[in-house]
Amino acid sequence: MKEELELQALKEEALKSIEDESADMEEVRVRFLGKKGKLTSILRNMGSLSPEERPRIGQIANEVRASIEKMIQTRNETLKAKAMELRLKAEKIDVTMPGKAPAPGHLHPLARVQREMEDIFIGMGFSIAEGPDVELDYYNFQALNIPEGHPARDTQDTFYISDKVLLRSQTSPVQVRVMEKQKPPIRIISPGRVYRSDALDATHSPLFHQMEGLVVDKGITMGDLKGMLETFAKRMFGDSTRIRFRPHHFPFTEPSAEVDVSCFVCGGCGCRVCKNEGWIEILGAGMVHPFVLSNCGIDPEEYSGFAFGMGIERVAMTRYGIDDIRLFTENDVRFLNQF
Ligand code: 2NM
Repeated sequence: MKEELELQALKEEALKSIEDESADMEEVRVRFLGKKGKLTSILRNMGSLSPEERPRIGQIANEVRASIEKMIQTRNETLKAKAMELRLKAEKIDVTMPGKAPAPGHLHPLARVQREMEDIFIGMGFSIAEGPDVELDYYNFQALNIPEGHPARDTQDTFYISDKVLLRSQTSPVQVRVMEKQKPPIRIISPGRVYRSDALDATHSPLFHQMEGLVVDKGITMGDLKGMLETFAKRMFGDSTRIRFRPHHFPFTEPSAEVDVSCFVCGGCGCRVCKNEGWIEILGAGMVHPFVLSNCGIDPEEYSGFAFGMGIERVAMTRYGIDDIRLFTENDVRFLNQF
């Protein structure tokens, strides 16, 4: 039968095309099974067949169609699997390769020391108080018993913005503002920037950071100040640290003292860090002057208080053995990475 042979030949031709490595399966499908394809044109001639032959040839034609469809489908699946295999190979990730370490950075050494100091004082019941960097002469000097003509007021030492406005030279004005507003008991620290008209060198900077503290309540004594500072020194510099008070003068405290900590490197025997002194000066302190209390509306007959102040740079330099204050602001990563 001519049609039967034609169909058989068609099937074999299709098989060859499908097996061809470079063949496009969609093109093959259209060529053999499409509306203008070879199978369709054979079927078109079915009209010339006898009625007995028609169903048989029709059935063969359907079988050929089904088997070509099946072959195309199988081939498509093989191609897809192969493509996937290639992709997996190309996009393979070696999970055993060492990763790229991210460089997340870290706190600046000054910020770190400031936070450590804050944590110690918060642990002793202090709150953090803040105030403006640009201050009134009244809060920075007058209220603190620093009269006109005092050397600290000199334009050599202070950045004036106008007669009455200046960059704060200490954070004590923050404490004056708190005392004005808040009834005792008061227990605050005031960390922040302060400004002094100093030339920049290894130990001086026109901008540095201070942390001052203030406690006001009934019956506060120098003993409370000593005990509190000793606890701070031990937590900051190590448990074997001792402190020493030397008489001093500040206009805003009476009596006043400078406070040293025993050298945490040599323990007090003398070394390079303490310059053979055995002690390192770390802060100033004293009992808040009665004039300061009354300037802030607190009755010095009823209340007493102590105050202290220290430079954060100084604490950080002592703690880490840094010998030049300029390193804090030079942004040299070789310095910063050491912390
Ligand atoms: C220091 C040393 C001694 C101080 C005094 C006050 C205030 F406001 F209560 F009067 N605040 N801070 C003080 C006392 C600061 O810095 C070396």
